[in-house]
Amino acid sequence: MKIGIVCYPTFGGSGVVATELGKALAKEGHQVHFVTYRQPTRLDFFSENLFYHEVDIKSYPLFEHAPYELALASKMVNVVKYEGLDLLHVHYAIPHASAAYMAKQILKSHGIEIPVVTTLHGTDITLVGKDPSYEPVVTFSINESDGVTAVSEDLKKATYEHFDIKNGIEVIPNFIDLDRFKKQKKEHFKRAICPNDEKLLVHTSNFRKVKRVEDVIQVFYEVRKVVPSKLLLVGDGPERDKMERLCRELGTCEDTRFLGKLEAVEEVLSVADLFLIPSEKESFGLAALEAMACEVPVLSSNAGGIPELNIDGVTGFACDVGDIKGLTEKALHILSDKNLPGFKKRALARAKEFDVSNILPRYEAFYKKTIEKTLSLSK
Ligand code: GMT
Repeated sequence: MKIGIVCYPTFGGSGVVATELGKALAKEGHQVHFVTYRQPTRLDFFSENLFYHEVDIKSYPLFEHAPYELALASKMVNVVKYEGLDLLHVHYAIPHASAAYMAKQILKSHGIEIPVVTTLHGTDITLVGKDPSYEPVVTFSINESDGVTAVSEDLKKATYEHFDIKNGIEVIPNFIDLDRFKKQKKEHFKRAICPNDEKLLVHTSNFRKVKRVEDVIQVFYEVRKVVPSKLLLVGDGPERDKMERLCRELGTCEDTRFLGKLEAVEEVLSVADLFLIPSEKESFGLAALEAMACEVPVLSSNAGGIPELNIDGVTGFACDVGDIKGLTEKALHILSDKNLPGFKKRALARAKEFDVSNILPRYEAFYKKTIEKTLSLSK
């Protein structure tokens, strides 16, 4: 198949999933064309089946905001037409699904029928998408997609709750390439951070409000009173300054490190004892899956789709949003020498269920079904 993938090229989860999906499809022999405004973060190597088409955003003194969606739709039209694509797969509804709709209509006027699959990732539904300033366009473009997938059952449910959707939505969960995470433990790294064999707690995110990084710091503050431990915070974003301030106020700075953005997150995760993801909303929690793939138990909130991944009491615990007391108790339970090995083992076993080899065939089957349906309807 020749597949066009449209995504955000940044560190965000949807961009990572889209890039890893494209790479896995290319390995299977499909030709994959990425269409986005910058080279995706994890696509900096040569493969005979991978192509990258940069969206050219022209600015003009009249535009306060250059019309990205138009440039994207134009690029999609050209790539579909000149590369002979079989399907367009857009990740994150805003603005990719509506740009795909526009491209589809233009291509129709050229006598080309292109099936469009939209994958809903999370905040495109639960936060940004349902805002009245976007909702009509999001509803329309989801309904006009030829196939729609969501990354969890909870996100599927939220989509039907927030929007008037006539389409069926297929749940295809996020995945991981376990081989990438099977790296050797960097023991020297662990010794440098935890010289006295302290327990290592890790959080990775884009430091937005929805991630509730303050809960991570509060839980660490409580845990550290009982168990000698260190905290690594990976990532960057709007809340970081505030979080650094909170550490200073609580006096936890000497045991906390803010690492900023990090590409090889598996190197940190491979030496962690506990991963924290206390988000207010989280459709799936790819960061938690990455931790589990490194044999790290997960302490999460029970928001959104996280409990579909992190099984309460088995691979970690899932507490109510903002329940610092509960999170602290569960953290101490997991970190005890008696319990930790079991949680680690079960976290890895669960991650294996989400290996790319299990999930990729589901996308391939969905593409096939969508192409057949679209082409038969257009006859
Ligand atoms: O909203 C974000 O944090 C970014 C967003 C994205 O599109 O990059 O992440 C969402 O998609 C990820 C990949 O499917 C999921 O693992 C995240 O749970 C989801 N984030 C939220 O729902 C908050």
